[in-house]
Amino acid sequence: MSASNRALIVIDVQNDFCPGGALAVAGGDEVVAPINAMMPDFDCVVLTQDWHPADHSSFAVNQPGHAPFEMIEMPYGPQVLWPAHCVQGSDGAAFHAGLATDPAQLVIRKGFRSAVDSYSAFFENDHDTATGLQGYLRERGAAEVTLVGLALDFCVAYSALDAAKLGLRVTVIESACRAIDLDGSLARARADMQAAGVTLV
Ligand code: VGL
Ligand code: ZN
Repeated sequence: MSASNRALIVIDVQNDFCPGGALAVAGGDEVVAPINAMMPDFDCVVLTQDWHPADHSSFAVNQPGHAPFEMIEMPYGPQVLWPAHCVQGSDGAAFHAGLATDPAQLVIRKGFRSAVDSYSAFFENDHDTATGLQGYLRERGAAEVTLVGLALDFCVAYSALDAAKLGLRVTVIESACRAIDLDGSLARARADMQAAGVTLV
C-alpha cells in the first residue's frame, strides 16, 4: 500500500455558488479551469458538496420573520441565514458542469442535517459532529492538504481552520477560490487562516 501524502480538497464548486445560482459567488465559475488543471498533481482528490434538505435551518425561508444574510443565534452559536441553496438532488446542488469529477476519489456531502449547518468539510457548525473526512485522510496517509473552491470566506476558510487544528499542513490557493465577502468576512477569514498557520498563496 502506498501512502497518498498530498490531498486536494475541492470545496463546493456547485451551480448554486456560480453566477445564476441561488447563492451566487462573484466569479465562482472562474475557479473551474484552474482546479481541473491542478488535479493531476495530487495523490488524492476529494470533492465536497453542500447538500441541504429543503427544511434546512440555515435557510432564511425556514426562519419566520428573518431575511437572507441576517445573523441568528442557534443552539450551537451564531449562524448566518442564507437564501435556500444546494437542496439535495436539485440542479443547484449539482457540481458545475465543467468541473472534472472523474479524478475525484471521494465526494463528501455536508449540511444534510436540518438542525445544523456545516461550512467545514471536517466538522459541522457545532464544531463537534464529524463528517468523516479526517478519518478518510488519515487512512489514505494524507498529512498535507490543499484547499480550493467556494466560498473562500466560508466553507474554504472553515475547512482550512479545522484542518490546521487537526494537525494537517494546509495550503489555500486563493486564485482558485472566490469569496462571498459579507460584512468583512473575507478579511476576517484571511486573518484567522494566517493566525492558524495556513499558507495562503
Ligand atoms: C457556503 C454558505 C452556505 C459555502 C455553503 O460553500 O461557502 N456558504 N453554505
Ligand atoms: Zn450551505
